[in-house]
Amino acid sequence: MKMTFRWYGNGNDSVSLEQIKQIPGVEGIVWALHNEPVGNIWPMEKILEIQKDASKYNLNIDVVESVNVHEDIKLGLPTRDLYIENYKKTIENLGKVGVKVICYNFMPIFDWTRTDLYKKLDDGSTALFYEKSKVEFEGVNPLVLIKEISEGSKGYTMPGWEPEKFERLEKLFLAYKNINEEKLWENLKYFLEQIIPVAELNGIKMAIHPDDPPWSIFGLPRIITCGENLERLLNLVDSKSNGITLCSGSLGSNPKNNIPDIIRRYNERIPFAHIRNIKIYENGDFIETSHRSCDGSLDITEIVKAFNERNYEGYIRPDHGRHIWNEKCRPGYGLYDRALGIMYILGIWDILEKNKY
Ligand code: CS2
Ligand code: MN
Repeated sequence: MKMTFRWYGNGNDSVSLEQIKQIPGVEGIVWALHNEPVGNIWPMEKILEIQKDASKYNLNIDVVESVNVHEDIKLGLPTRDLYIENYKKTIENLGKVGVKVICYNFMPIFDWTRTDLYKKLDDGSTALFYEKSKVEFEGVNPLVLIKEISEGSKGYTMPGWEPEKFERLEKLFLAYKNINEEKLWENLKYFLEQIIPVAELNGIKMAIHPDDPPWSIFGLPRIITCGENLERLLNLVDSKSNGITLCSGSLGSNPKNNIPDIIRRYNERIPFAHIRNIKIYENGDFIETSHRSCDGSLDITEIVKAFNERNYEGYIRPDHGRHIWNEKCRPGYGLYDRALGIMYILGIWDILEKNKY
């Protein structure tokens, strides 16, 4: 297992590389060119800048999260071919600096979705929260919800909810009227058939991130939601370069998803993992908790054990953390709770390793 930590870049993150380097066990950053518009080719000089920054701290840049997929590709519009060509060139550019894994997702319009980014937990910390009744009712108006969440979010937005997208939102929703789950599968296949050979040639594994939450929201189709669909994804193009980002918190918000089971089954095709815990309430709402098993609904010990049993050699990172000790940070992406999460994961891992001999 290779431990990593997500970093949003100089001037774009409250956490510094120096701090990341001091978290025990961290070997690399998980990064992206966050200011590059979706669909553009990532320029070599900007990629090299990140490499230079990270190498000062002896951190690798093996994992990129995310190279986002243009909506035209997900919608299967004629313009998709241009964006797919650009995506291929980005893969090639990333290959040149030795990137090994590219995480991406195929969620229509939005990325992860929550209704409150600063919900109070019993211990006084705050965390990301999803309240079903705010999103999942007949006639919900996403624009109203977005506004409400943005107002309470202290200037941060959820990925995919960027203000510049708001104007296009109505058009996008209209475009998705023609896209059901099967059509989305077709468009994903078309995309993968073209990019996976390029990833193979460049020594890169593509790792799709599950939909979060793993069910349809606002009437939009979502397909990367469960073990069965992950298997379907892997079979779309049968290549080691067509893989999964195993995100415990995303898949885990549906209690039917047995995460340790999924890990044991698809371990060979999981080049990258996100580990976090969530507490699911009886009505289906969920909140992100500390990583510790007893704090949430997921058995993180068993999840790490499943990776350990398979001698997992992929990359791993703590996913979101709570906001603790008055830290001012991106929602879910502070230093403290994620660092605690790493120590918990490594603690479990070390004891399992020790017990092997
Ligand atoms: C991430 C996702 O912050 C997160 O929860 O796991 O936003 C992830 O970066 C994207 O879905 C990957 O494309
Ligand atoms: Mn994740």
